[in-house]
Amino acid sequence: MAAKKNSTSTQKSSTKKPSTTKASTKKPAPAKSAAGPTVPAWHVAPDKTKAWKKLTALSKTGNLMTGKSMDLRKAFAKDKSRGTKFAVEALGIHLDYSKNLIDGATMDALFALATECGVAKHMKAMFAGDAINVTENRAVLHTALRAPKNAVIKVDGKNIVPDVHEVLARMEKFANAVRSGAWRGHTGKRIRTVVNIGIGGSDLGPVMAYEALKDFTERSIDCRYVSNIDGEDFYEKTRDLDPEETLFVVSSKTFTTIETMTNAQTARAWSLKKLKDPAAVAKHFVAVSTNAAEVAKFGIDTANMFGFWDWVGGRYSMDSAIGLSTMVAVGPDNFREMLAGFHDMDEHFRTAPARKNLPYLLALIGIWNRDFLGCETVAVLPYCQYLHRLSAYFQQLEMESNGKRVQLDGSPCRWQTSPVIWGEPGTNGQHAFYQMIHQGTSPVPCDLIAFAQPLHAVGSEAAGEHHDILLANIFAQGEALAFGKTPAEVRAEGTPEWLVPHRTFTGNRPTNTMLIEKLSPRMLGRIIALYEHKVFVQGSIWRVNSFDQWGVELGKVLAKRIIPELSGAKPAKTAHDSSTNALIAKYRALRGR
Ligand code: G6Q
Repeated sequence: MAAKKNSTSTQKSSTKKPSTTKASTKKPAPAKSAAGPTVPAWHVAPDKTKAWKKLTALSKTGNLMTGKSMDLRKAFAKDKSRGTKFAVEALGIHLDYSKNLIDGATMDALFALATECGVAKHMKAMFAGDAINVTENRAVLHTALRAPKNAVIKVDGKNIVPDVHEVLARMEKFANAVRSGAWRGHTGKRIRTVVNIGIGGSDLGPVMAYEALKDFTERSIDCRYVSNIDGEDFYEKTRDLDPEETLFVVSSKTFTTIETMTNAQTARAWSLKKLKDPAAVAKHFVAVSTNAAEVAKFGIDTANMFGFWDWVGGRYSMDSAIGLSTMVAVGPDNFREMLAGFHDMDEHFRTAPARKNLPYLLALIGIWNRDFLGCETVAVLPYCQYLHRLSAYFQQLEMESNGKRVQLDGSPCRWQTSPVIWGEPGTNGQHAFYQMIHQGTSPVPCDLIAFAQPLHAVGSEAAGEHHDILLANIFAQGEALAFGKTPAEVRAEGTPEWLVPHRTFTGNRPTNTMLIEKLSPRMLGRIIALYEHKVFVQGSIWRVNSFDQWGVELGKVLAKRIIPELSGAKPAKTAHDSSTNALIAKYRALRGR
């Protein structure tokens, strides 16, 4: 969907079919106009579709919560090819979705739902740079961040691709200088630690990518991430560092976020305590922002600022200049490989038929689980230690994007939207919360993610290869969750009758398994873009704006009112409710204020 068209795009790629849209010079109307945005007629509400009615009927007979007729044991016994029928392979990612409570009829209805809701048209509008973020009247063009140099994507009539590549080239020069030692600190020492200061979208992506690509990093340079306003975060991340060898990357789209600005001011003071000379700031601070005026006000030379644009949402920005610390860590070539991976998935999403399209499949199965089977959470469980921050990253991506209760036109959603996303790497989770996933009262669909090739084949003759044991676990979990263990099977093991219910597993607990060739910068880009587009398809069907975050904006202003009341700068007010008043008074008393 699009509020009003504000741009045109032609993605030129030597090997791929270019996507073209009609040129339009029409400026979008301001989002705050009295009438608000117009939702195109093709962007149909999901519950107004025939497919939704069909899915509702199907869920009555196949619902894990209310019915028993969908049984994965029976489904697999009946159709011997189920495990390969409900699986697709693209870009080195094998997605097996056969262990979901779906059958051919469910899938047909889900694909019909996407068609009736206008997902393909909405996708075209996004790639074309239409202002699909209607509440902020902005284009949504994170896909432009990884577009090849020869692509043409226009915003307000201007091709933005050269700007993207100009920033990438500047990042590259800077990253190479830090990595080679050509960039020195104020006293002439090499930079040994890069500290990214940012929060939310300006933190979660860079940390996740740094951890995911640790094996590709320059190990002589350490990267650290300070995000929390809690001073303990800054203290712990800097306590063993030498300001002469430390470079801060202050990452903030707006450059006004209180956490980041406070941490940045503290970092400045921390540096200058040892370096003394304010001129040192130029060698120890760089900024990533869209707000040059605020960067200059902070005292960072805008020559050391790396820009991005308001058509990049915070949680979609890890492949923009927000990824500067990632680039320093892994080097420009690996960073470009990661961007190429993102672009591979963009092209797959744009061109593959829905039935073979990874983002469509993940999204539609998610909608089935959420809206028709009543599943309230989804666990993302990577069997890969390097991906230990992946679930936290997806938590923001999905919950901030689709955690909305009103439709694009402001009317309430009559259906469920974002589930809770959570998870930890396997096999650690198996020894903790998997108990509930196997035997709890609420079904938790799981995305099980593993790589076929380890980066390091660790093991010994006595213990065997760790990777085989790791993969045996992921396959065994998917199997157990799907098929469970019947009371008869438990009894056959000689279990006393009273213990049988405790040792019985119902099965029919949905999982997707992704078996991926090997972790690499390119593959990481593909995985992240896969989930970005999954979120897009779901948001599109749920008819919400996946690209605003008014709930987060609220948090940015609320605390500001109370700060002076805590510090003692202002007398404690009694203007709050009796609970908040009492808490403020208690805090002041405990701090002796
Ligand atoms: C992301 C959100 C949010 C944002 C942070 C940091 O989509 O908008 O997580 O990234 O609030 O904002 P700044 O980058 O402006 O500091």
